[in-house]
Amino acid sequence: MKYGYFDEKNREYVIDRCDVPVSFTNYLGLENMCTVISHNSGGYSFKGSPEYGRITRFRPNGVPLDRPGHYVYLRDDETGKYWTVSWQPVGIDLKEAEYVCRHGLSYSKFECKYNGIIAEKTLFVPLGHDVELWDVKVTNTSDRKRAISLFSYVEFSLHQIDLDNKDFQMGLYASGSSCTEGVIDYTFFYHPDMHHFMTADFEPDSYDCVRDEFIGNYRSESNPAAVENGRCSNSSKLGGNHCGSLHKQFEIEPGQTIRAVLMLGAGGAEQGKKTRKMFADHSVVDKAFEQIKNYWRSRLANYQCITPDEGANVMLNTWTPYQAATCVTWSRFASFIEVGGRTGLGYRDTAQDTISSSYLQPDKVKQRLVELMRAQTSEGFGLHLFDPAMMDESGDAKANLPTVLLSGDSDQSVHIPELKDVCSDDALWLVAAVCEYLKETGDIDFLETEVTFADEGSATVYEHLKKALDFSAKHVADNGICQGLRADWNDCINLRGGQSSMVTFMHYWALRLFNEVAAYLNRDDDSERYSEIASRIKQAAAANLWDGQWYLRGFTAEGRKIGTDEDEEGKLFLNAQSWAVMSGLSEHDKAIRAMDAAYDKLFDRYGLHLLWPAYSKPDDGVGFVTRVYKGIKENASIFSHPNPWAIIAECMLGRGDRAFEYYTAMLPFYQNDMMEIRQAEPYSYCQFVMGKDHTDHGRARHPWLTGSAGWFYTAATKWILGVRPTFKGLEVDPCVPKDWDEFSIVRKWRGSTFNISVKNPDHVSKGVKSIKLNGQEITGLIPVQQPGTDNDVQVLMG
Ligand code: IFM
Repeated sequence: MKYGYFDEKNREYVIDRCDVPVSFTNYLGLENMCTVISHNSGGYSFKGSPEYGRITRFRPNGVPLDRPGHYVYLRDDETGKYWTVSWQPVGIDLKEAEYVCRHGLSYSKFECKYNGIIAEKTLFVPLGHDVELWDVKVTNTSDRKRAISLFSYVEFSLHQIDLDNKDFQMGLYASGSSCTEGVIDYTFFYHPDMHHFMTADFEPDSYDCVRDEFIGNYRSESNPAAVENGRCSNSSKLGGNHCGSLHKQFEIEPGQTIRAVLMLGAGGAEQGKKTRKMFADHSVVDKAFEQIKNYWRSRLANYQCITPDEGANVMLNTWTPYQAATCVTWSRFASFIEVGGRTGLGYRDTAQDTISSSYLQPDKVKQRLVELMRAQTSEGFGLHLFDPAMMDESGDAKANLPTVLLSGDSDQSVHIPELKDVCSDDALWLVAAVCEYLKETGDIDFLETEVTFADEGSATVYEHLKKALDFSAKHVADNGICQGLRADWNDCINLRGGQSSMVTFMHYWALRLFNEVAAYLNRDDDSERYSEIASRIKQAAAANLWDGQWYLRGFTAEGRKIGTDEDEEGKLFLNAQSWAVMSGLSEHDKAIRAMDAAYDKLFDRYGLHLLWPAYSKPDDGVGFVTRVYKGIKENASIFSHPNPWAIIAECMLGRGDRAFEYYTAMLPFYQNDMMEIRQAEPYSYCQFVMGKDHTDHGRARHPWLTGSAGWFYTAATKWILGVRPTFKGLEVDPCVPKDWDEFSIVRKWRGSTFNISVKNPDHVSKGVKSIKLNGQEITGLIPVQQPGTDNDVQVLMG
């Protein structure tokens, strides 16, 4: 069963059955303003922070789905019939109307055919502006002149999610609205500088700023009184719940199309007037839309591939990098799952997000890396969750923090946790993130940039990386294995005084990456020191972590093994196997046995389970994972994010068929026609898929903001297709299914273009026989080329 299809030419996912059981969402906005919008135009906007920069209101996890939203109502003023340009909220019988939603890259388009009228609404946030444009076109396809009334509708929010959801005793009386010269201005007494506006390129016939006037008593967005009456009541007031509704009646001749542009923005009436003037010129709207298209066209052109696999092509050329870049920009706390309850960046999540994205948005990645270092303590660990605005020395970002909360003063000081509350993995991701950025961009001077620590002092980027490595080296148990502390990558493995094999492997991995930097810079003293630490870890791992058939996940504080065949539950953990291999630590024969165990015991048609068998009895020595229902999230679901680590491990072992089997098992593209099982949007990776121990096995949950997109992208582009930037050149080392004859990649790197064509006449998975660069045979890395050049690369596998 399916609800839509991929329109490759336009890079859109087209939902042509709008009665989807869950929300299919998209992200609008690439800079400050963001809207999360569903296929039915439900959703919300914020500026800067989803927690305290709210613009429009959303009632999360509600019934009916996705309300309220950013709606356009149409009304036939002859008959009084009304509908919305998105299927919901009016929800016309789908036998009588045709509805389509096209989610594109940073825009969403809603189309409907009903009652002799074709209407279209495109929502996007233009670059350089904190405004969402609603470009509406209405065509009369009947043979008579029509009088059609158009109404916009958004419900404004009380700015801060806490006020908006729980503390109404003052908030409701501190919000006010007015409408002058066609601009609705919504503000909040406690934030006199914070206004939002709704305006349009037309002079409204009527308006409503008061929600309950527009909707009417005992009604909803499905049947608002104003629309039913054909007119708003020109309401506004100080205090109450507010909305942005502008109404205009259009007379439309047969065959004629009218166009109206509505604008929802951050800023007061003056800003609204300026914006109105600017976008009343429709050529400016068209140009702004084209800029969004070009933004993605040019960025995605940095990496395009043609492989024998259609799903891989569609996802790698468009949707996976789009999702990964969205994570870098909006992090984790703005979706329909995380609805603004938290603000800022997760340390490990953001660091990992950057790893896949430097080729697409190097400036944004560099900004994030600096923010991560500012949130690193001088001890070396990272603050697990932080708001970059708190550490911004310039004070600009700090100025946007809420200064007065109704419930008291906001505490804006940086809180440094005790060791037991530190996540043992956080800062190690920073090492990889910086290394990948350097390899992609060649911006080696970045290492000398001085960045402050979260608590005191400052150091160069290079020294920040050493601090992260030193922290992990210091916090090891007597057996040489890293302590787990509050959690490692797995939030639900809470070992406190116990030890984590995953962090131990990660530490080894980060040391290897750092040593490449040290070697490149000829820092022999550091190379020696950190190589020595790495070999100590290797010995400790060999002595303590191999359990006879696979690697252990760690030890509890009482010294019990975790992830051993001796246990009834939680015998085998995926990350312990993949990280032993991916880090480069495992000996070959153990690597093969560990990864084979993962294949045999953890894999099914939807991917690899995180562990097996699921826990059914609470065990606080292991952590919260044992208190989650079986097959859900960290307790033996098919957690998406770790699957690509297994792909990378398999590629390192040269097993291209298996790596690709893992890749396609989780590829959302291939689940488009099994929506009765998957449910979630098939253009986005989800955080997890329900595991085999759950009745909803196969159901995907928590789309968009997950590290899965970035890691799947890395696994596919750098390990399966095998083109990896290094400090000195491009490495080409594919690991593909044996039946692939050939594939090609266009890769822009350090200013020049590489047109890489790979042939596989011997049908091997791995092995490069020869490389020709612009007709000349070369060995080893493809050297950096003159910026602006186009280079032909012919690779022969065998
Ligand atoms: O690694 C974490 C991530 O930081 C947040 N979501 C869940 C993952 C696994 O616990």
